[in-house]
Amino acid sequence: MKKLILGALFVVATITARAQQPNVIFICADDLGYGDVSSYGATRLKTPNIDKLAAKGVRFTNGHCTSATCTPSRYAIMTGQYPWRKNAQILPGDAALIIPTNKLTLPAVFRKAGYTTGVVGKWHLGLGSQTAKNWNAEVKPGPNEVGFDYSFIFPATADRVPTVFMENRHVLGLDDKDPIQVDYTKKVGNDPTGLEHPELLKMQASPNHGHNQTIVNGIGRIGYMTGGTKARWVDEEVSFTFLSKAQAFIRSNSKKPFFLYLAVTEPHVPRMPATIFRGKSGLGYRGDAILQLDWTVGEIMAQLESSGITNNTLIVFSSDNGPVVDDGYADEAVTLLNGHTPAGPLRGGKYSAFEGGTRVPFIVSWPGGIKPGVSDALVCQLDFIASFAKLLQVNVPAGEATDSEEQLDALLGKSRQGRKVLVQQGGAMSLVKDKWKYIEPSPGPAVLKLTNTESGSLGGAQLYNLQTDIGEQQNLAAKYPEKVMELKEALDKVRK
Ligand code: NG6
Ligand code: CA
Repeated sequence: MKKLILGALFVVATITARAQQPNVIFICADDLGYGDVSSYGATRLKTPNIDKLAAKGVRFTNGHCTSATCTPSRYAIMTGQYPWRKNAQILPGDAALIIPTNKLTLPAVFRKAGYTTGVVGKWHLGLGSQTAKNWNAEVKPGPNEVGFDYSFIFPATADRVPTVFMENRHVLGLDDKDPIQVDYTKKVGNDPTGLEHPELLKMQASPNHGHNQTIVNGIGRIGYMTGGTKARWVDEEVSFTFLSKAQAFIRSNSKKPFFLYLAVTEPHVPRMPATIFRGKSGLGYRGDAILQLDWTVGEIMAQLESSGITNNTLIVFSSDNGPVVDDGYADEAVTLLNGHTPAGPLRGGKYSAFEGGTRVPFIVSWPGGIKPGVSDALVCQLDFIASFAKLLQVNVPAGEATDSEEQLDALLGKSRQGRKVLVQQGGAMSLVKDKWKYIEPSPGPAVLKLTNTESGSLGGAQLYNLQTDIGEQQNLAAKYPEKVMELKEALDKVRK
């Protein structure tokens, strides 16, 4: 009898422990704007699957990445540290790994709790210990050295060489007779470049952007590459490839807790959606890529359903930075915008210190664990490490993930009180506190010519009341100098 009771207690305890161990999937879009999703107000295109996720979860209206570009934001997600502390910048495709291998990372938190961890998609945090590396052998350190049990990635961005997939430290489809070589300083090999042979391009580069080096799949890239002919991806298949690898990871781990970081590449350039999505949005390939992304989200949800783990899977859906329309290719994103506003009511976008740079779609869904709703709590991807550590009862050692705040209740929609203070990084730095946003003086141009983005840079201080002026139209710095001083001091404090 005693044994039976103990046994029953054990089962109950395991179930309770298990209930607090949801599978976690972080779907991170690339350059998706606050206004690109219909549940965030988009009317010119519909994202029914992301909307479904929002309806089942908490939809944050004040959710942020740390930075208005990719590498910095992802560095923050992985390390729980503001990326500007280490001056993390957009990396070339041959950069060395910038995540320390001896520090706590987001996947390592899950691993400590006994999870199986995987990353599928865009990496863009560097690989190997140096720039000059041999792509034809084992490449490490990389995702597998910073906490992921499984990785299926491409190294940098869709517009950077090497345009290859890598699975657990190895390029897929290597051929001894056709070794891969990559260089970002000079041309290697004889592959045609977009600059020399624009007639070979199926999509022209925008003038002056520099996406005119090695041509792969009819698209000029940033960087030079030779060899690896069979290893090169076909852009139209990239999304399906990531999806099928993500689904396989979910299927094979559905009986025990897992963490999956699914870093999809839409709608980053070059936008080259699969045939079935082309022309569907009426907004050109950028809109079509968003439909493809939305479909992918739906397929992931369908996979959870068929694996019987919908209720016990927490999905975070967000973006690594705000939107950009022309980011280097003449893909008609500008001419076919058709009244669509990628940043919604926000000013600026990718690269910008205005809210459009870092306020992004941010949804947390967990059917078995949280009540659906909308929250205006200030939340940030930087806080995933401390918050998931709390959920999983994992200890964050002193000196690790030092900028990551435990915001579990806010992230689960249980509290409307999120961060009190958040530093945001565009070209200029800003600090948000309560309803106020301060952008520090910065010498950069007001408008970034290449992308036609309002940068948020200004010679003097800017102060906005985000509660009444979410579009940051009225600079109140002159009117409230003591507020400016208070926020400037708060920024200096976080900085040191
Ligand atoms: C920029 C590229 C842009 C894009 C971006 C990275 C130019 C002129 N522009 O430098 O096309 O690749 O880097 O995007 O080269 S991110 O989302 O990964 O940060
Ligand atoms: Ca990005």
